[in-house]
Amino acid sequence: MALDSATIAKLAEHLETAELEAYDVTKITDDHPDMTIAEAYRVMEAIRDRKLARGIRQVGYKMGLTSRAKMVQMGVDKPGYGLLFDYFAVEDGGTIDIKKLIHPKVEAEIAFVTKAPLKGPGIHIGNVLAATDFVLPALEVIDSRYRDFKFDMVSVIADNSSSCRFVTGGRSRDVSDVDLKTLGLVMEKNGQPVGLSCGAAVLGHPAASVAMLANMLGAKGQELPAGSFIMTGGVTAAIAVEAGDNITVHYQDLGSISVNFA
Ligand code: 0L1
Ligand code: MG
Repeated sequence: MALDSATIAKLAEHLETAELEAYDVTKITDDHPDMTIAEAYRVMEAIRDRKLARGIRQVGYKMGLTSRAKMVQMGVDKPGYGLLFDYFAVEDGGTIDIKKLIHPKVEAEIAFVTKAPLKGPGIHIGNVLAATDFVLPALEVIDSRYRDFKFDMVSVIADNSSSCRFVTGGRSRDVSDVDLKTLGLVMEKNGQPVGLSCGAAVLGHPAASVAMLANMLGAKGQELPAGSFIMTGGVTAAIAVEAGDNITVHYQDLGSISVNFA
């Protein structure tokens, strides 16, 4: 049976409280096995509305589960999107207090900032590149609210795709100055390489991830406005971190970016 608005609101409160108070919960499909992806996005949007009502701003979008490595790691078969809020932003080289999080993991990503609106359906890589102001390195810290990072597609979408913190920095570039498909990167944890990859790991081309987001939003009558910040998804498997760890990622042509955990 379709979930009513009161149940959607209750699930949003349940998941957002777990995020804010940093404790884990069982996946919501255990209690709502027939929940659909569309209902999961309604929960995510209800979490957004709770934050907006408290004066928090949405500052971007994230695509999740866009690489084969991530899909295999998490046992799901398609990408989804989540929302980024102002208090998620951490400066390059900054430190994150691990006590405020549950069980964080870090992903190296390529982010886009747009200069023109994109509205699906039918948005393709060419439209995205034409609408892109610049690309830049980004690290995403994900922190699933689900016990042991165990979830299904519906549960993870409702949980805002595990969004938690992000870092931007390094060197921004015009898309015509870089080959995003072959752009390589090395991810280091405490100075040791833990991941090697390139842009093609994200749906064959990171711009395809932005196109998919514009088409998913377009299917709901929504547009990706000019000036949007979009993280296109991890290019490697996510790396678990604990207090004392440093993650640094060196990108071909885009400089380096790092974050510490204390
Ligand atoms: O790709 C991602 O940003 C992760 C999305 C959610 C799945 C997870 O928590 O690993
Ligand atoms: Mg990610």
